[in-house]
Amino acid sequence: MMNSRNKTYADAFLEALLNGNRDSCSALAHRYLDEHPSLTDLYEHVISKALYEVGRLWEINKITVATEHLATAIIEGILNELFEKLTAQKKFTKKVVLACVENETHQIGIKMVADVFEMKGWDSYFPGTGLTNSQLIDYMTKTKPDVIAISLSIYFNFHQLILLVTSVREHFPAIEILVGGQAFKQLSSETIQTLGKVLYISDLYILEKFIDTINKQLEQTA
Ligand code: B12
Repeated sequence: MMNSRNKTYADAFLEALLNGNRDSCSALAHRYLDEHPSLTDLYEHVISKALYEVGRLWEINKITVATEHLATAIIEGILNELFEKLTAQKKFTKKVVLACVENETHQIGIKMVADVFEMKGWDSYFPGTGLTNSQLIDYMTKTKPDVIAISLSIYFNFHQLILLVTSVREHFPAIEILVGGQAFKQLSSETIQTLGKVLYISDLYILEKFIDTINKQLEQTA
């Protein structure tokens, strides 16, 4: 939920990020969670918001590549720190594998998705970017996930998503395929439909609802 507190934190966080001040960013993230224990709110309203603004400033040449790279590195560090704070109230014997399509290096969004699954009691497995589709399929064969969540940031990598989804379906016909990422904002619904049966989830709040529904069903059948 957006409110003035989020705005104040978001502004302060962005400023610290653009100054390359990791300590301040980390302190702000921890303080936010102490006052307002929602990791999803922190991710959506403070961290993602700051990175989108970093992207905008980078695009219009207001900041250098170095500033953008440092901002990314700071955020990745903070995500790793926050992982220790993730506590699921209840564990479920469900697994999700997370992936980016081939040629995609944007991994912060999908790491947030992994954290939301963990927070909801699932085991999450993100083997990182840079895997070929067949390496990912091998990995899934070993991990045996219930769900695969795939991220696409760059819309011109859409053909890579088609290849990955086709390959996943061929090897795991029953698996639920979730897709997301900012590329979808630039893709028409006709284009998205060419993927066949996948579930597009635009943000972490909708993701939470999706996982809650499955968890509730599991509790009822337990
Ligand atoms: C950091 C960054 C990089 C870093 C990435 C490092 C890393 N370790 O991740 C580096 C420097 C490597 C990089 C490279 C490039 N980048 Co870049 N990058 C960014 C930047 C500034 C931030 C990305 C980010 O983390 N955002 C924050 C996350 C949290 O947001 P998100 O990914 O959208 O995720 C949210 C949701 O979408 C959702 N979500 C995401 N995935 C999924 C999946 C599922 C299943 C679900 C349920 C939800 C979900 O959850 C998140 C929370 O809501 C963006 C700016 C921006 N607008 O984001 C540009 C941006 C994404 N990059 C862009 C471009 C063009 C590039 C390059 C092509 C630049 C170049 N000329 O070399 C290369 C491509 C590299 C490649 N092959 O992938 C463009 C993409 C345009 C487009 N849509 O096609 C952007 C938008 C910048 C811009 N304004 O032009 N980039």
